[in-house]
Amino acid sequence: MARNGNAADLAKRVLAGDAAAASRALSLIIDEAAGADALIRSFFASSGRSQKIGICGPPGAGKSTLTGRLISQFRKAGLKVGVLAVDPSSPISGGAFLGDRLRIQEHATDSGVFIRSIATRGMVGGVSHSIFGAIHVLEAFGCAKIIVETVGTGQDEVVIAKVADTVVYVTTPQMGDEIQAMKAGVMEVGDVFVVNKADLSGKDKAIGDLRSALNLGRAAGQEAKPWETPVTATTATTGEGVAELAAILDSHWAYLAGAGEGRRRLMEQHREELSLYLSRRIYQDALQKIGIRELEALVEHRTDPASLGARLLAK
Ligand SMILES: Nc1nc2c(ncn2[C@@H]2O[C@H](COP(=O)(O)OP(=O)(O)OP(=O)(O)O)[C@@H](O)[C@H]2O)c(=O)[nH]1
Ligand SMILES: [Mg+2]
Repeated sequence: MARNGNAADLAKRVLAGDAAAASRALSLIIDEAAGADALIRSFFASSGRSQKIGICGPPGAGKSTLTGRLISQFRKAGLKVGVLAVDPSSPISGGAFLGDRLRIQEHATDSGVFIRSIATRGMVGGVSHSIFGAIHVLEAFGCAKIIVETVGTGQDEVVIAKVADTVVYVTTPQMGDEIQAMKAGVMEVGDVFVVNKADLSGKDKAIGDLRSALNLGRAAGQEAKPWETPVTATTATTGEGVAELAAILDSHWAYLAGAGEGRRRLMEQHREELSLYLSRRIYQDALQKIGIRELEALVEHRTDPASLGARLLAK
């Protein structure tokens, strides 16, 4: 798609709730195709109005199954839902493995649900740079809730906290030791902790361990925090506890709106998006300046990468 006219037409259709247009816009933005910037310009006015819910936690904890149940819950409330499943890239195709997509396939025919896998394309920490653009499409498309599921790598919690308004950390009773060893970082960024697979033994201990770990995080005598991090239990395979979880997510959204914390987080998200955009642009521009002449100068030691790099950036 070359001409901006088409980008404007496409943007208008997305804003009017056209799912095919939203799918096309997402592909253009994820592939950084011509017109992608024009689309983001058209959609940005809608940013900040949808609750972005980041779902993270170790592999196999039940994140995708839980996402499927949460979608049903939000649909019951008449809300339009967007889901971005951040999947590791296949080293071969560079595309997503789509594993997670399969788990939420049951919603594929529901026009009020928009599901898309995004490959990480080598981005560290499970989140790709196009995630922000993808979120803007879903905001403009009218999704009240946007669920971002990450790939369950050890470090995605901290990154997802830069993208999401509400971070949900999913663990299971089987991950008792892991709860003990849970990094301070996780305890800080998690807004809601879920012990999923509550049908398995050890649920109460896991909840207790998490609560004491959270309390440990709070220094003795320290004031109660404006948002007391809840620990809740679910059985995603049956849907048990999911209505309670959805209610907790709604109350966190209300808290963010009321406390001004929402605005602070939005600023952090915009800072992250801008810095990703800038580093990508500078990187792409710089790459275009590296030609044979530059490489020969390096091979013949007539310059060095640091001096040449600085010169190319300054150019
Ligand atoms: N017993 C039990 N099994 C569950 C529950 N929730 C999910 N599972 C099962 O756990 C396995 C993993 O579930 P997923 O939803 O794919 O887990 P995930 O966290 O998305 O996994 P990754 O995306 O690979 O990180 C599947 O076989 C599910 O059926 C639950 O509440 N109880
Ligand atoms: Mg999954």
